Amino acid sequence: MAKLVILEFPDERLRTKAVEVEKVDDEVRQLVDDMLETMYDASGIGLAATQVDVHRRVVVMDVSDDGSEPLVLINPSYTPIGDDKDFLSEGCLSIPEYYAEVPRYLKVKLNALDRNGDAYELEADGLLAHCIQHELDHLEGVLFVDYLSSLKRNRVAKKMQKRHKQTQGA
Ligand code: GNR
Ligand code: NI
Repeated sequence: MAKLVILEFPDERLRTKAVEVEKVDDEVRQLVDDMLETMYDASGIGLAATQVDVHRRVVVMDVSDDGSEPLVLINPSYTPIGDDKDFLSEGCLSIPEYYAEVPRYLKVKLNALDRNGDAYELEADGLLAHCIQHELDHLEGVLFVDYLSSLKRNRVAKKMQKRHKQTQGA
C-alpha cells in the first residue's frame, strides 16, 4: 500500500471531471487500498480519486467512529429521496482547516459497485448522505466552497495560497 498526495484548493486539477471505471480489476483495487490508507492517515471520512489526481470514478468513505467500516464506491450515482435538505458543517481534505455549512439532501439512495465489481444499493441519511454528495461532487470537479458566495470562496483561495507559500517556505 502507498500513501498518496492530496491536491489542495485552488489547484485546477481538482476541477477535472472523472471518467467511468470500465473494469474493476487489480489496478483499481490497488487504487482503492491506497486511497483508504491515505484517507485514514489524514483522518478524513471520505476521499475521491480526483483529490489524489486520479480522474476515475472511485471514492472511499468511512463514517464510523472507529474507522472500522470502509465503503468503496466505484461508478457511484445517487438519487435524492424526497426534496428535504439540511445544512451541516463540512470540511474537505483538499481545503484544510476550513469549514462551512452546506445544504445537501437529507436522504439519498446510492448505487455503486464494490471492490469486486458487484453492484449494490444503499439508503443514506445524516453524515453519510452529506458525505456521498460531497464525494460525488469531487468526481464532477465541484468543491463545497462552490456553494458559498464568490467573496467567501476567493477569501478561502487567498488563505490557502498563503498557507501553501508558508509550508513550501517560499
Ligand atoms: O473528512 C471529511 N469530512 C466531511 C465532513 C462533512 C461533510 C463531508 C466531509 S468529507 C471530508 C473528507 C473529504 O474531503 N472528502 O472529499
Ligand atoms: Ni472533499
